[in-house]
Amino acid sequence: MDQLNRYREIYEAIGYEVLLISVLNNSGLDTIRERIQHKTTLLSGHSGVGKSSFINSLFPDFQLATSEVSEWSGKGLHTTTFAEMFDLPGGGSIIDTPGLREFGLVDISRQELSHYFPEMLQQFHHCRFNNCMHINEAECGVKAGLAFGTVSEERYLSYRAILDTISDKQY
Ligand SMILES: Nc1nc2c(ncn2[C@@H]2O[C@H](COP(=O)(O)OP(=O)(O)OP(=O)(O)O)[C@@H](O)[C@H]2O)c(=O)[nH]1
Ligand SMILES: [Mg+2]
Ligand SMILES: [Zn+2]
Repeated sequence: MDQLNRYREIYEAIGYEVLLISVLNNSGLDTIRERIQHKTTLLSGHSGVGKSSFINSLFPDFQLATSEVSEWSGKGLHTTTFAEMFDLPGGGSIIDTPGLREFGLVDISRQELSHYFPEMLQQFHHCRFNNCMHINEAECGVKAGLAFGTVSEERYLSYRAILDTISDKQY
């Protein structure tokens, strides 16, 4: 299975809608144009993922600046430098933002982190300890979910990686 479909599978299994779109191949765009009508939408993601290109596909006249991803680093060049909101022709609006440099958490404790992973939250009642961190405790529901496949390995590794960025001292 290619990587995109793997991500699609992981996120659909835990209740998110996933739309695969390509501005370059003009695929999937009609569905997303329909989905954002009459709503306020914010585009977020790393530099170079194609946020401004997507807005250009909605409004060819805008000609927002876009640039090729750097061949040297494989990363975007931070082309969009400030957030800007545009009104959609049929109603609603869309906000272009500069690429994220870093993703940080505010006010989330180590103990609380797993509550933000819906598929882990569902497993808590199987944890023996109510302060379980789901690392190497006995009878851990999240670990059981991991073995059973309801918690994906990718998401569990993200959980552990994010947990490592929250210091004990903070809370
Ligand atoms: N293959 C492919 N390339 C795309 C697609 N959308 C955009 N690109 C290319 O990706 C590069 C970066 O696109 P931008 O629209 O500048 O990316 P951005 O997310 O706005 O980047 P920042 O403004 O730096 O945050 C450009 O060379 C686009 O042509 C797509 O759907 N498929
Ligand atoms: Mg941009
Ligand atoms: Zn646990």
